[in-house]
Amino acid sequence: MNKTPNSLRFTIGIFGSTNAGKSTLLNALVGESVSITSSVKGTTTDSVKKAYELEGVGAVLFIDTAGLDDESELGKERVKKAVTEIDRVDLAIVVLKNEALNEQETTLVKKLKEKQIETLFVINKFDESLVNLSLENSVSLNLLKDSVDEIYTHIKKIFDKKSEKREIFDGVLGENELVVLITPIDEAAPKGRMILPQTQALRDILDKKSHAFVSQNTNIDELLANFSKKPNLIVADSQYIQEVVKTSPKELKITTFSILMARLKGDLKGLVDGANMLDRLKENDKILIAEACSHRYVEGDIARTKIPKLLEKYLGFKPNLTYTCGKEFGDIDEFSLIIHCGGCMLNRKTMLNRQQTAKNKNIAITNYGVLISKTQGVLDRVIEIFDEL
Ligand SMILES: Nc1nc2c(ncn2[C@@H]2O[C@H](COP(=O)(O)OP(=O)(O)OP(=O)(O)O)[C@@H](O)[C@H]2O)c(=O)[nH]1
Ligand SMILES: [Mg+2]
Repeated sequence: MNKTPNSLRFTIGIFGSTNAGKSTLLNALVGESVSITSSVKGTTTDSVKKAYELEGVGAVLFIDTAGLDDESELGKERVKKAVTEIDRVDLAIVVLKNEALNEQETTLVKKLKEKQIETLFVINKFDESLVNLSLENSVSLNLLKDSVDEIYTHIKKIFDKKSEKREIFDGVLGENELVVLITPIDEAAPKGRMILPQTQALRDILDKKSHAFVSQNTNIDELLANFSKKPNLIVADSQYIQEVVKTSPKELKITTFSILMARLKGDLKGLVDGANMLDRLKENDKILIAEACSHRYVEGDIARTKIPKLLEKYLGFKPNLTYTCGKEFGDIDEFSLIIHCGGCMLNRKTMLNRQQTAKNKNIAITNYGVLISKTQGVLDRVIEIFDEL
């Protein structure tokens, strides 16, 4: 069960001042000692993550963060990291001591409100507490003595309220329909298994009580000979979409795994608008390629080899590319376009936040999958199936 990738888990961040009892809370919630606790301020440095299976909610990811009032030189860096976690959480638990909020806590609460993040306050009734803090959506308890059942009840309530359960074929696939999946196995394919979008697609087709036909053959004309009725939808790997479109009758519905994932992960309309910006891009405009995970450069790498080639061919000039990877974009003001990775390791919340950050600065943003279809001249064809666009 713990195989569920973190990007698909309901993510719960634990925030607050040093010594508030954040790590004590994480340990109590999961019933084991996963985060070190001590009376020394600043015990938690890097975020501590714990994947957990919660009855009624499913796969969750807890993130215990560093205290927000750590003012040492290193502490400031830790605080910065803790604050960036805010963008990926579905629920923030703010641990407070039973006393008036300090400056950092007040700023945190303001930020959570601005970002419209569901927040639960845990008021840790330290034995020595003085004031009676009363806050909406809060649980008061002594973390060292009391059960955390009430906190779990709140988590479940918030989960039920906000979880819009989204699946890959929502809105495009009904019951008893036939989907053809075109997934050529090339050198980049992992040994002995399918990649996540393919597995997710197969699972959702079964959940929707429909049927899948999986093939490596990109010649759809040839494939159609296998069926007595036309497939309702064809989903192809982005890299082969041009061939698939070319060999398909016009009336067939076609899309790519990447387009479906872009819609599941983020705002597809925004990403399509971002890709269409290519038609207005000028030679000296700067493009940022943003990858969520750091990895070693490999020959034929999508970001450093395939995308630059596709761009140059489409634009007719060498694109002015800059690369970044990791949790933050850094300074994006100088760019006209951001091309983001597929975000397989990011959750929807993070992707939407990144799109919003770019939008606020009037910078176009798209992702690899949408860009590939755009540069291959098939973008309009592969998004036709979505009524919302
Ligand atoms: N007396 C009392 N002590 C508590 C309570 N909850 C936590 N503590 C203690 O307070 C200290 C700090 O708790 P932690 O859980 O490490 O605090 P934290 O918020 O993770 O702190 P940092 O990692 O430094 O940011 C530990 O020694 C805990 O045992 C409580 O309800 N009462
Ligand atoms: Mg801690």
